[in-house]
Amino acid sequence: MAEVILDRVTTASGTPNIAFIKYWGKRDYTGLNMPNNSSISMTLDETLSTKTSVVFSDKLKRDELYINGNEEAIVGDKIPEKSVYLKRILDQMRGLAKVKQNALIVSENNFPSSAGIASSASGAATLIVALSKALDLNKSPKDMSILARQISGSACRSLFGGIVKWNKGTEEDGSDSYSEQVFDDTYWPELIDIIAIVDPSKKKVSSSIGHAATVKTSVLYKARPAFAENGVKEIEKAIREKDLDLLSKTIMKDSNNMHATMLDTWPPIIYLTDASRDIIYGIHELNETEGECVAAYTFDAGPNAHIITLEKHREKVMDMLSDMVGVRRTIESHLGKGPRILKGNVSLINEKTLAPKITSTLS
Ligand code: 2P0
Repeated sequence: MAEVILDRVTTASGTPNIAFIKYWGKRDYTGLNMPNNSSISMTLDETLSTKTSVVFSDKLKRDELYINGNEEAIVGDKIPEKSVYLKRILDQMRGLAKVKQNALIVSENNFPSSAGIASSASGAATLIVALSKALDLNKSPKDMSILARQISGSACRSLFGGIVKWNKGTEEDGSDSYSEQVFDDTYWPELIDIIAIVDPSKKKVSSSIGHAATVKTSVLYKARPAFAENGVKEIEKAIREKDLDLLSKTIMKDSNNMHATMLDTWPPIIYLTDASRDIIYGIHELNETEGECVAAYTFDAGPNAHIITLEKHREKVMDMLSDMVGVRRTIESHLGKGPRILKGNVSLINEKTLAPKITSTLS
């Protein structure tokens, strides 16, 4: 029997992940976020992190969610799809714990949302860890991965540190579509992600709409699931053997393949900009000069580049980026350890008044 302590705040932290082989395209439209192909990613370290506090209490009149200091509606007709899914999972977990009280959820990123880095993965993963602890559900990382997936697909990979594989699964209910750690965060300490911010604005086409449109209209997409499935095996081999050349080639080809299916979507979806293209050419020039691939670019549903390389090649990559007018700033991350429960005086909720603490200075 779950032992939920009402009015006691639980706080967790978690981080985003960057996919080396991407998730793009779902095999369901019911909000289970079951993918057409497996994917594999690097969990980032706490240079970029989300902190989430939750409390259940009789004193709360309704469920409340605050993200980066702003209240987000989670009930009603005109709320975003992800909020509908979030409420559904909150209700499901509350039901499992036999708790009736409303929840206050307060979440903040330590990076500005205007940095243009997908925060939904770290947000959803951290929320599940905080809820699971607060409701004393004792969920395994695998079960939490399945829950996080249903808020945002890519979030299921942020439940683990290191290099993480999301097995696509085949069951209708998604019970075998979850992530697992393939290598821990200490396996390749020299591996880094240099994020080059070229455009901090919000993406023009949401991932949820994009996934469906590409599956429906792209002819090229038909070849993608098998290509990506093979890519996952190549990435596992490259990391096991610490083969940067193979790793880089496989990462770049997968990013290009996904963005090709996006362009082939009707109407086309184009996330990359001139600045993204300059980085693509810059990395190929660098690799050409080096005589092998020493760095890889990869782009999510946006124009900002993630450059995967090793510490010993950092200066060469940074020199290349410093010549580009389109690059506004860079952020660097190593492999992260995954989400954790925070102890001590770290809560984002005032336990006496049950109000969010205003700490966010981010926009
Ligand atoms: C990924 N992306 O593997 C890929 C690469 C973007 C491009 O997962 O609808 O926000 O919530 O399941 O997870 C972004 O899609 O989509 C994504 P939903 P999500 O990281």
